[in-house]
Amino acid sequence: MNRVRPDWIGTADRFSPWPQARVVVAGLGTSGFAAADALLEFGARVIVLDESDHQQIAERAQILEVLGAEVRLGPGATATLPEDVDLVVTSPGWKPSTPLLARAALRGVPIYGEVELAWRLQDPEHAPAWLAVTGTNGKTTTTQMLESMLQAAGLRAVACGNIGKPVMETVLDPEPYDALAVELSSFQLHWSNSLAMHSAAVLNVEQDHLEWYPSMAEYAADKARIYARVTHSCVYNVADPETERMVEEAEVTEGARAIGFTLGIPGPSMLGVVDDLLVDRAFVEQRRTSALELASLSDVQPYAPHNVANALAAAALARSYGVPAPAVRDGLRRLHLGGHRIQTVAEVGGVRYVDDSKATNPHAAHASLMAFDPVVWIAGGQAKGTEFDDLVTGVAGRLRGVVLLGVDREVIAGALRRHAPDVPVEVFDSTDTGVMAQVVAAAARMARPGDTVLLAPGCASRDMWPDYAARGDDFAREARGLGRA
Ligand code: UMA
Repeated sequence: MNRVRPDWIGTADRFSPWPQARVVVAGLGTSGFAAADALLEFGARVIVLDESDHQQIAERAQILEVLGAEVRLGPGATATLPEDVDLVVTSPGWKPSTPLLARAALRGVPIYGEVELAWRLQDPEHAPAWLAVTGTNGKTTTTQMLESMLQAAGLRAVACGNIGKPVMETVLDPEPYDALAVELSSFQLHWSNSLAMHSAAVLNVEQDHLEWYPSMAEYAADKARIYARVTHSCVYNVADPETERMVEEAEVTEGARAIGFTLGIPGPSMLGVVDDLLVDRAFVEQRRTSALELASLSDVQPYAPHNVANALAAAALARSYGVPAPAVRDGLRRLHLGGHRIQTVAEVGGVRYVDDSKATNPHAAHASLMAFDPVVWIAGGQAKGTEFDDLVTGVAGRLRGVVLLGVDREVIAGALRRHAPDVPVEVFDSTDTGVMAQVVAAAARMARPGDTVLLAPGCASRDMWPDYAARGDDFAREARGLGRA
């Protein structure tokens, strides 16, 4: 006979009788490990499943087994949902159609993501303010800027979530945080249902992850979930009306405000730019008549219009939590962004070589290309179901030439044939990472002094490299090598 599922499981929190619960953790990546570890700490019976059994996963499994978990790894390990499961905690990347999750849904078993579980397990007496960021592009940069601003204000704050540090680790830290800068992916939002952010921002919504979602509408709907139950500020992008519409339609906590950010002159309840200053007309008493200076454009590094927009979004979230204006400026100044984001890696023969390997979708590549003219563009990789027609139409006039590589190179080549037939294009068919040497050499041949050679692939890297950083490193090495040739 099947056990009866505990009636508290749908509303579980840290005070629930976890030792009664049998929980399946789907996936033993970063988030699965953090979730399983926490559940074991709360006394739950935990079964962890992962299709992979490579070294890092096996090492994590060993630790969890010592702590009392049952772990099943390798091909077939996730094929069946164990009997008598009360709750599934899934890794964000698992699609709802994955047989295990589909079966859980059919059986009425609740499915949480690790972020949802972290929200529920945090100690209400010491819960930090969650300041959350989502959007197709700029999430990681904005989250880092926000963390830096909060820390500059003297707060105990940390960046977590999709950025790489599981939220679970931060909420269970013995020393409580004041505030969290939480980067949330659409997947993490999909697997959440009770988050109530202090403040939240959707930076933009563009085509991405169409390998996961049946349509753009469903992808956007998951992004919009970040605004549900917000208690203070819903931050939207004035230049992206879709984000404002999401705020209008959100079921927020009474009293929550809509705050816009714009690269233009801000209206009341907005942050924006006046001359060369970032200014606040939202969190100042006299917002009808005046604005407060936050920082100079030169405080935003690397300088590019989309990065100013990121800084304004981060500032809006920080200001909603009461961060004083000087800490916004100091936070921006102190920030040392990670590499591979519009990073100049070499100057050879009057040509600048710029690594924006982090541009993994067409929208990000477009933002990057708009900062350079004339430009030799290096692109290609995994296109994830996206299209390049709009991008190519928008940038055709600034392209000196294009070098393509990676599994979906033909997707971009097709867009170039349709919309920029006169631009020279060289295509490399090899999927060996060593091809980067030929790619960079081909780009160097196309470039003239004063041009920029830009790696902004518009695609994910995993068809050829372990991650975007490795792709960017190879590009930088080959570009520097040109100078020594
Ligand atoms: N797996 C299966 N069966 C499946 C699918 C996956 O067994 O059908 C297993 C995989 O073998 C893997 C595990 O499930 O071991 C899931 O690992 P993962 O790498 O997908 O996820 P995590 O390591 O838990 O990392 C996740 C986020 N990954 C994804 O959303 C894909 C990380 O974001 C995030 O930093 C981390 O949680 C902590 O919150 C990465 C990412 O690429 C950086 N995010 C996407 C993006 O930014 O575009 C959304």
